[in-house]
Amino acid sequence: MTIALDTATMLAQLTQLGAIGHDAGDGRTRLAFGDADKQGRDQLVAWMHELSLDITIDQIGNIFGTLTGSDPSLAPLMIGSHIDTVINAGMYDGCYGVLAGLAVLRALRSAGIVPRRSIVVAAFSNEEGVRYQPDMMGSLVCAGGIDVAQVLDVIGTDGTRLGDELARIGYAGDLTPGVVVPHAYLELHIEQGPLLEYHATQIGVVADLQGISWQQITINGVANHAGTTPLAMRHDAGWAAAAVITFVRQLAQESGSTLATVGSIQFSPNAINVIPQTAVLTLDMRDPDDQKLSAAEAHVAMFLQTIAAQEGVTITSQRLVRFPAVHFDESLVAEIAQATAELGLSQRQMTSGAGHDAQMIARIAPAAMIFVPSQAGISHNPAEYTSDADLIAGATVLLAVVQRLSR
Ligand code: HGY
Ligand code: MN
Ligand code: MN
Repeated sequence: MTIALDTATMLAQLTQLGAIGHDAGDGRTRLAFGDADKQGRDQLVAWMHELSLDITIDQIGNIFGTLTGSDPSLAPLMIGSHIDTVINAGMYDGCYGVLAGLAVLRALRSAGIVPRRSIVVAAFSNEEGVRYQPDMMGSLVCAGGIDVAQVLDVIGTDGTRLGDELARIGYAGDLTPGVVVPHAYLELHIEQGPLLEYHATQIGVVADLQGISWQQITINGVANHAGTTPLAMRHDAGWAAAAVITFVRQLAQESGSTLATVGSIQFSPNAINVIPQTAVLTLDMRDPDDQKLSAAEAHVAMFLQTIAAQEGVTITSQRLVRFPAVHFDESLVAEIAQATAELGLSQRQMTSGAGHDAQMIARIAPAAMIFVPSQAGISHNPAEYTSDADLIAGATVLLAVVQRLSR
């Protein structure tokens, strides 16, 4: 029986959700547990109600909308992603997977189909980890990777306590995280990179996801007068930070597979004529090979010691995140490849460069991902774009795999 996806509603909802948290830079910002995140959550819950889904919220604010199957004793099939964003974000990252999940349930509802196995659409909290680290937080708690009590006490980059914000927006649920262990987890997501477009391929069958290392590096030097202090007498935290940034780029270049990003840096006192007293920077490193990622971390640690001695500054590093590379479930990957082939869509097997909730749920259930192309490989940027045709193709694959798994 062919079931039709109401793609018009899915695309309209993507645009509507994309308008929530609109910011000055023509993107949207819905940082976890903030007011805009609440607005997005309220909108998603309203759409779940429209589909008469059974809605539950757990203690870290993960939202689950369930279409109950004919045999509730069976572990559910879970599809989903996240709806929180980075700063000045695009409108597809995460939201596409959640709203395509709703579209799949809408199609089953419209066809009057009650699957044997319940199907849950999940919107995991704080996948981006911009305001509160670590990222993929909600799914990590579900997977038992971090304790919910510990997470509720995390202090954000804005000094707020996570648990207070979660309660303030009204999403501190009762459900114990992780009680819903899925039979399988599927995540549809934009690629956020250039490969599918470059290879003119419609569907990415994601078999692996690379390792992630986040650390915060604090450099303490000596503030001094920019005009009177000879170079030899400087203990310049700003210069040391620049040396670190240059070093990690070189390290990545020489490795051939490691990626390194210093995405945020703060100087203090941050004045034009004062040699920086302190520099606080974050370092995001990734590699599909865990050993190479560990080697990169070790090289950085050694370099920090070298530059500290050379410049006469003190440097400390605090690990924020260390997630190993993930190999997704091979039979699920095969189902995605098979469904894609039957739909006559082009495909390529690939490794995810970005982190995703699937990498956490893979700890407790078979998981895999489906990618669609990102125009010019741009993401975490308002220019993030995927064509309607590609969005529809991805959702069609998701529906097909759900039907295969529901048999
Ligand atoms: O950092 C990541 O890869 C994801 O966007 N949270
Ligand atoms: Mn995402
Ligand atoms: Mn993201």
